[in-house]
Amino acid sequence: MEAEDLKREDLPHTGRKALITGITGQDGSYLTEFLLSKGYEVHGLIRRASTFNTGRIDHIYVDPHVSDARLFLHYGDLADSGQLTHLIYNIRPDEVYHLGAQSHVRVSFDMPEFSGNITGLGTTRLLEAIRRSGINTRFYQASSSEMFGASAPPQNEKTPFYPRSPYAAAKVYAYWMTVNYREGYNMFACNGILFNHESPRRGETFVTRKITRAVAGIIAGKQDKLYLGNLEARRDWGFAPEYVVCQWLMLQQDKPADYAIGTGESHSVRDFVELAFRYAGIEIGWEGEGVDEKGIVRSLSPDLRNMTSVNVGDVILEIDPKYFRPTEVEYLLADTSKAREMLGWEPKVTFKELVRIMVESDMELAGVNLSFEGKKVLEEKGINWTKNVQTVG
Ligand code: NAP
Ligand code: G4F
Repeated sequence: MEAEDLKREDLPHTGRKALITGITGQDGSYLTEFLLSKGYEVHGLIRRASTFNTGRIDHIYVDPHVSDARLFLHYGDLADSGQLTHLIYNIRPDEVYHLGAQSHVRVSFDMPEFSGNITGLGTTRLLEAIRRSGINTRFYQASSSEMFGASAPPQNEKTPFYPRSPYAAAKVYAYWMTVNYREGYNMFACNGILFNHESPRRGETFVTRKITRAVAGIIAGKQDKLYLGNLEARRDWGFAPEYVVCQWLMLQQDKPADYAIGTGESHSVRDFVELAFRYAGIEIGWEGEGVDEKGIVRSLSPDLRNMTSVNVGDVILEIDPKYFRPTEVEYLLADTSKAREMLGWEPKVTFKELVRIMVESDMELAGVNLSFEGKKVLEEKGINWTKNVQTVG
């Protein structure tokens, strides 16, 4: 959404205030656009950094001195309960969306204590800040399908948790703290158990974005190869802008509850790789096994031949065991019957469309010309590429 649009007088001003932790992340940026389009005043928690970390929300930021500004950023950290309490008490938000976390599963094995502190205890700090401030607010906890871990698919709200990483264990703790504050203090607190959701704004080290950036980089001659870990893991991948609508919907219900959100379709990392290269005009084939397996260019589309120095027979993908996890989540697949029935929510963007959208976006960023069919898909489905989720939901 452009800043100009936010100032349009015809936008409804609900007078409602939201506080978002993790506003600078993938979901936080889409949720901010969505809430602003609904007329909310949005407050976001940002971390102090020596470089700018607001790249995903710069396009919607309006100088707070502007009289009709409705987006306000505040320094803080999920490790700092004093500042969280100060912000909650003074902003007095109607809704709190707690999206902030150390959200990378692989990194959580390297930093288990830090991940527990931020991803787990961060939720408790926020819940306590709300309780101690005595304000009446609705609370959304960004729970994760990673909590299901080794539990067999399909997974839903009743599936037992079996966390397989420090990140997932921290999220299970945060999940139960949210339930505990709902039951113990009558707080309107919901867990959104979201399966993987991706977008052109996805962090560059998550597997989908790593793949789509590599596709573009290899074609543009900026990267030789893509190194990956486990190609067989299966995920239920959806489109992030659609998922933030669910986060909001959960807080608009009469009663607080927990919901699993996904597409009901699961694909392997290998499927994602093959499709991503295919959209860009490269047919990838496989040779070797295990850590020696390689992805090799089998053919190039006629269009691409004039645009790249990649040749048939080139090795463009290898396995690097450093990306394996000590314990892996092999198979995630959402059963979203409850969300469909209670929230009336259904995803519109398919797996194939998601891959296309992400490949095209990274090709555009790398300066490679494509047909940009993905943008057309979003226009057709009412999800505008740049103005984003304004018309969804
Ligand atoms: P993301 O892009 O990694 O964003 C994480 C956000 O948390 C960033 O704004 C980050 O700030 C902030 N943050 C990290 N540590 C913090 C700290 N110590 N204090 C304050 N803020 C901190 O994650 P996402 O994909 O948008 O996901 C949003 C939430 O949903 C996360 O809690 C994630 O675990 C959960 N989730 C995500 C998915 C998914 O597939 N995306 C699925 C299920 C659940 P910086 O920008 O400064 O780093
Ligand atoms: O993209 P990923 O890192 O996402 P993961 O671990 O599923 O976690 C994401 O989704 C969760 C929801 O289920 C969120 F809660 C969490 O915050 C995060 O957003 O990895 C996906 C799969 C894994 O099985 C991983 O082993 O891809 C596999 N993979 C294979 N090679 C790789 C790589 N993952 C990464 N990041 N990098 C690789 O090179």
